[in-house]
Amino acid sequence: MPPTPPRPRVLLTGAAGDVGSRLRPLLLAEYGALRLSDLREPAVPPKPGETFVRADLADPAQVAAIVEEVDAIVHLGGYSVEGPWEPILSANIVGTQVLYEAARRGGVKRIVFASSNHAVGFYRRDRTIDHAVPPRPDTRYGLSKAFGEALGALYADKHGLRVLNIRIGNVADAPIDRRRLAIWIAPADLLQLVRIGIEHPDLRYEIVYGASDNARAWWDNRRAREFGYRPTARAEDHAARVLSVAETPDPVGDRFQGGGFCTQAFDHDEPAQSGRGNVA
Ligand code: 15L
Repeated sequence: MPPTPPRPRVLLTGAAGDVGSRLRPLLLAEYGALRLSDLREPAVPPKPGETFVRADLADPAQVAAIVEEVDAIVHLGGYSVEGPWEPILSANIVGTQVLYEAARRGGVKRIVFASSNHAVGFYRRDRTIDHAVPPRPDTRYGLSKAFGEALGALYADKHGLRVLNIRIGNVADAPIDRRRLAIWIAPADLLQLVRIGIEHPDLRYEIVYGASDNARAWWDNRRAREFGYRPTARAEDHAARVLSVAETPDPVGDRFQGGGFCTQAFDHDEPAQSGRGNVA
């Protein structure tokens, strides 16, 4: 029998956050060991096989230490909602650049970047968009995610890192409202995508959407399918419950994929839609 290849050594940043806490046990079960990092201690202490190292992503020395002897990084760390410029600049823009640079210097081969649907939140809901559309960020947060995707392209093209950007919808056990019927992703489906980022031999640089098999999706996720993604959860199984709950109309957010993120500070009639990219 041929020897089994060694399992990749994986670093999970943002391990104490909501998505990190959901992904953590799944990654540990998959790879047998996991290095965790965050600014704060995770609520669940490290299990056998896990180690936790506290790190501020904007500090190059701390980040160099966490990427040491790692094959792949699942980068969830940073600011995960809209906020003031300062923390977004420091955690998501400077922090992601520091991480990529540490990864390059440290010989890390792969990065799975938790991008967000908010990098393209200003596409209208009546348009189906794919992985090739230009960013239409709906917030400073979404803009920082678009930056992270572009940064990944630079490190992939110039330095050969293998990068998967997952434009995550909403990670939860079930869709929590009408908008999430289109963008929900179950943790097990997110794990599938993350594994493609960590393991797929043909991956160089890709953008995919982090969504389950949702009948109401406004994303064409064929690129993920081409890499073998076969989501098993279906938002439609939860539709009757979600639709039975009355929702307050949001005249701005209801038009756009990013929902309420688009509404924040929105102060004119309607942004133009460029029609560039593969917009069906
Ligand atoms: C995100 O990017 C956020 O991190 C998450 O908290 C949700 O708000 C999600 O988007 C969403 O759009 O539902």
